[in-house]
Amino acid sequence: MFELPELGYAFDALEPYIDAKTMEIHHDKHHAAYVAKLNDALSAAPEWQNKPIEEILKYIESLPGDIRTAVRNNGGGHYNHTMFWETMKPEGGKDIPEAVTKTFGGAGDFKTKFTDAAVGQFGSGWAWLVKNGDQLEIMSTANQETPLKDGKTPVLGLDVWEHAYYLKYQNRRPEYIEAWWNVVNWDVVAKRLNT
Ligand code: MN3
Repeated sequence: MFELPELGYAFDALEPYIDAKTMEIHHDKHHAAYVAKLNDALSAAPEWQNKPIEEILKYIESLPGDIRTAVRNNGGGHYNHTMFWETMKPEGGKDIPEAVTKTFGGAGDFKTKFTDAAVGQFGSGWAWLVKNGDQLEIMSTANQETPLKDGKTPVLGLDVWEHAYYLKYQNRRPEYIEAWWNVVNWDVVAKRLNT
C-alpha cells in the first residue's frame, strides 16, 4: 500500500510564490486521490503491490492491460507529486548546481530553456530536468507521464496542471513558473544529481 507523504513544511511556507490554499488542496486532495486510486488499481495485481513506485512506472508496459492506464495516471501522479514537494522549500532558489549551469550555458539560459518547456507543454503535464545516462536534458510530459519509462531519471519536475496555479495565477502559467524559481530546493536536486 502506498501512502500520502508528509509535505515537510506548512501549507503557507511557500507564500507568496505558491499560496497556502493551493498547497492544501494540491497535497491533501489531488495527491491523496492519486494514492488512493493507485492502491485501488494495484489491489488487482498483488505481485506489483510491494515494488517501488519507480520500478512500477519504469516497467509500466508489463502491467496487466486492464490496470495499466490507472497505474500510469495515478502511480505517475503519486511519484511526480512526491518529488515535487521534496524539491521545494521556503527561501529556495539559491545555489543552482554547477552541473546544471555548465550544461545549459548558465543559470539564465537554463531557466529560459526549462521555462520554454513548461510553457510549451500543451494542456496538463510536467516540465523536467532529467538524467539520461551521464547527460542532463530538459523535457516535458503530458498528464502524469514520467520520464522513467524512457530510462531517464528525473532530478527536478514542475507541475504545470492548472490545479497547481489557477487559484493565484489563473491562466498566467509563465507568472507561476517565474515565481516557482524562488522556492526550488537546489540542495535536493544536487543530491539527486549525485546518485
Ligand atoms: Mn498536481
